[in-house]
Amino acid sequence: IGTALDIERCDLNIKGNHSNHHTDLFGQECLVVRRGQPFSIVLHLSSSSKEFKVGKTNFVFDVETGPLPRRESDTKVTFSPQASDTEWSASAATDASGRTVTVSISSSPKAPIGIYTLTLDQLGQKTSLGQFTLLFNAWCPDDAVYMKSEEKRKEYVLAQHGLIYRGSHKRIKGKPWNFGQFEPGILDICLKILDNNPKFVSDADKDVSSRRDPIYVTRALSAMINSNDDRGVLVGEWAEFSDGTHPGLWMGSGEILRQWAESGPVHYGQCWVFAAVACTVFRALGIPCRVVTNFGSAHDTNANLVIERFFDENGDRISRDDSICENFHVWVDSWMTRPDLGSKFDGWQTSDPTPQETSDGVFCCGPASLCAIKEGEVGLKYDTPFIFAEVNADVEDLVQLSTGQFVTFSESTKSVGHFISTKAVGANERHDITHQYKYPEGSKEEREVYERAQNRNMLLKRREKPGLYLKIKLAENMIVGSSFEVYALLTNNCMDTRNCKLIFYARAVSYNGKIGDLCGFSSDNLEVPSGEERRLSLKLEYQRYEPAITSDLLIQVSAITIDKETVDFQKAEKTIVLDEPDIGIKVRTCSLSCRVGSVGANEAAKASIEFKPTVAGSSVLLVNFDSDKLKNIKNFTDVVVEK
Ligand SMILES: [Ca+2]
Ligand SMILES: [Ca+2]
Ligand SMILES: [Ca+2]
Repeated sequence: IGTALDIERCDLNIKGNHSNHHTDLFGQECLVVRRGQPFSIVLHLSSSSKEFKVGKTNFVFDVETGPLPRRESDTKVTFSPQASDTEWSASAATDASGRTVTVSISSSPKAPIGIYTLTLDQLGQKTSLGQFTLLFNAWCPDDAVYMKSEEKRKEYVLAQHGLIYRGSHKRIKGKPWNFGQFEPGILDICLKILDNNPKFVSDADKDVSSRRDPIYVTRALSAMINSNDDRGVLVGEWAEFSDGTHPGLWMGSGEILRQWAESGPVHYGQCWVFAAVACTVFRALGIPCRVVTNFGSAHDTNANLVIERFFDENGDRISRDDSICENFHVWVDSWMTRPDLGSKFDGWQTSDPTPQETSDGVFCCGPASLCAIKEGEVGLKYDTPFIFAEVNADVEDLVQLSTGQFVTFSESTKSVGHFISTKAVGANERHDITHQYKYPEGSKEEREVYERAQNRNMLLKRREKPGLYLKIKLAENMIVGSSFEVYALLTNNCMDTRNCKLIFYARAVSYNGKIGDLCGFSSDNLEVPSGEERRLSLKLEYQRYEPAITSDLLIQVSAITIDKETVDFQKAEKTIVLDEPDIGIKVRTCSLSCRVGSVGANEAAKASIEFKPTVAGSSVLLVNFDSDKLKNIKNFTDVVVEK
């Protein structure tokens, strides 16, 4: 005991820390700090304790979060004023008496958010110093949610009241909403929502560790705000509300979240309620967030970026799969970097907690980068095609004729996505952010982006990974004796244009795989833009392959492409089995003719044979053709021998 400090009490300095960490609105019950920024605690030593000496007294801190703290998962971290091999650190100072020690603790700007315990370890003698909640930090330049402007941080992290735009595009109304992220108990409920997500339930270690990443947290929340698939916060309902609260009656998120914590999923929510509750949770956890309303929002059920509406000849809708919301749809944008996509896609990310379509089998949507949506980069994670369609799908109305055939009777490129609105920073005004989602309707860029999105989406639907794809396409009629063309198809499923050399050749091959002579060659340098396909043909001429092939009638075609810049190499190979030509047999009464003799390419020969049938009745006349190149080609015909 003589060697250890005897801690009488630890003062977590909540008031001072909260003021520095913009967490004072949480009250002073518990310590809440933001990551990547130092907070201080004061250790009061007992009168009998050994004196603290800066640089000499040896002590170590342990911080732990989640049910299974592990160093490997960064959910358990050890550091000391003397040494730290993590991004956590501590420094200590003492007053003249040596009886109070002020320790400044710096958390990693990449640490998982959540509730931590803090323990002092003096050569194995452990003293619990208390617990603190660690949040994302929009004030810390090293944090993925860093936001430069103090005005914006005040609006998107600290503002507890907001306006949610509803109505129709002709009458847009901002309705007040009480987000209440700092109300007592709400932060703990927000953390409890994360602890109810199925990923935590199935692998708590991995889930808690992943809470360092705002992308992960955003996706988890977009699933957990709705009660589909899990014990999420709100049950969606659009028709019958008698056994719950009508979505239009809610005034704020606090009531909903408290009701959820007490008795599970809350009846009922609609899009703006889902979005508003999501915004509360994001702001509570420290991720800047705004509620966004889109007027004329589309719901594209089959992700083809076209809203297809089918009518019968009387003008009645016959399928309600795709739809355009007559009024509005509401979701949230949250602010973060996208190291998974590249810095161009940093900034606002849309996620939509209203249960509409499943993504990876779960009702959740996003986060999708606003930049990716605006530029039509719908191949980028997560659910970008769906959100792109919400703001900028084309519309096609089709009528089904009595023949069953569908005919397009009207098309529009401008009906979807208008007056995309959020509350202005620091003012109770509508801020139109349509330009952050799309180029103006009617502009050249808007069409270019739509085309790009269609292109990317096509690749996505083929479920191919990014890369170059090489395929060989054979001809329909590859008959020995004829000349025909085969094709090499090169598809570029990368984000950039590729310049490739493509070599395409054919060799004779025998059935046991022995390669023979070259019988066709072609090559070209191809520039393949992203998402497009180029083809190279190879003509296989009879005069050229005839001397090379064996009686197995096999030709092997090979295509090789090399992208010299990236050293991307692809090869495709196919073996052609040449078809035998049809031998025509014509029977005239009892005489017959067949083709025989020396036959050149594309030539016909004729021979006649006379014989007397010995049996009357139905019979089969069989012909066997044999030559030096074509062996044993058989054909037959039915004959009836009359008496
Ligand atoms: Ca859910
Ligand atoms: Ca569609
Ligand atoms: Ca459009």
